[in-house]
Amino acid sequence: MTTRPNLRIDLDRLWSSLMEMAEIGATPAGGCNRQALTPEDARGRALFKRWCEQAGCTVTVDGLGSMFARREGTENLPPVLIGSHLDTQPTGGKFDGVLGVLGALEVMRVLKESGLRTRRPIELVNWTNEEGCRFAPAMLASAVFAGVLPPARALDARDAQGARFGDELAKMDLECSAPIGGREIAAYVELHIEQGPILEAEGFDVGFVAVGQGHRWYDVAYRGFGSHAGSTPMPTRRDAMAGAARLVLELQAIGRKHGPAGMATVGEMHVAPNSRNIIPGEIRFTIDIRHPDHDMLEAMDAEVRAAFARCRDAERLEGELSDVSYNPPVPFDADILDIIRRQTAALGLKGRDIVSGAGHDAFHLAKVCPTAMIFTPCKDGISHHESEDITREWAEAGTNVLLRAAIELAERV
Ligand code: HGY
Ligand code: MN
Ligand code: MN
Repeated sequence: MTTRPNLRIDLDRLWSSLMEMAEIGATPAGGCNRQALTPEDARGRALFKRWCEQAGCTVTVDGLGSMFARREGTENLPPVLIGSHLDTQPTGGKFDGVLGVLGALEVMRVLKESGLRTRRPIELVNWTNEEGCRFAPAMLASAVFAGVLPPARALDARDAQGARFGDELAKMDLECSAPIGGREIAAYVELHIEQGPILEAEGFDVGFVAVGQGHRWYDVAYRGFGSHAGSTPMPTRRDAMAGAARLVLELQAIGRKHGPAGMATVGEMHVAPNSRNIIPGEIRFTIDIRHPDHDMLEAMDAEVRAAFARCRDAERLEGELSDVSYNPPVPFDADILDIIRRQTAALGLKGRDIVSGAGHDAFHLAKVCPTAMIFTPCKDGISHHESEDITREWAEAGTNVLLRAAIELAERV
């Protein structure tokens, strides 16, 4: 049990930091556009670094820009790691990832104020490029940290304009000198908003994330022949858009067939030459499928591949389906989940086990150390949208659970 049962976070201070961070990359509709390795990301990192140093932490940055703020323990043992990500979607919200990073910062602030020195060091991490919207795949820096992908897979990733991850990282005023992973971590706990409707709908304060659902990302390219929209007879056309339209509807059917847990999404699409009076000669788009059950995800994968070929042939196209990433379903650490459940109860809060629909850096950390996640509810389950919102009370509840769980883990040897 924690050695200081009465420790609590300062909600006003946490909320003030959340709102100040939200001003960096703020969008007119009230969201955030602070995509990985952009000037907005750089400004957010600079503010975060300043706050970490004011909280008495030493900040280091690894070879992919992930930032680690360390509070020494009384013993030189592998640290307890807490944190999440500050990068956002282009029309993201104020809290996805950010609550986990600034909630962990609040933990560091409370420890500094209280003078409590835990046995283990505690480190706070801001992972680079969790979202994967600018540089695919998602959770890229944590995947390299966990040894799942080689550094080159990140450094050579390119965004839709062809900008290279490594070159964009070099433009950031970061001293990326720390090694990427390869060190022992005692435990990782990530606080995050649920990004779904369950906790709010059922009246819970906290979610104990027992499983992270699996997901697969693909890139599709279909090629036909671009010609005049007004003089090319319909039967002779090789219309790449028609192939894509067929496949989008088949993917919807696959998602629904494997519902309610199964999900299938086409989120990004590029048409060439993208002229209103030319039949699309080429179309490139993304596929995102998800399921909490490994076998179901495999079945969906097979159905996606068959549908890709069927739609290509129906429109006499050429094309490729490329694998971008595969993350199997992740069971989280039972022992840490018990700590989170117990600390939730000790605070007089209500919690329930839950599956994560979204991907998180914790999915990769679970491959190298005992890992679990704490969810807070979010309004109407909305996320990856500018109206994403949480209540102050939910932020306080989740962050107090993080505080107490981190202390308990850092007191254990
Ligand atoms: O895609 C996801 O689930 C996460 O937001 N990167
Ligand atoms: Mn996130
Ligand atoms: Mn996200």
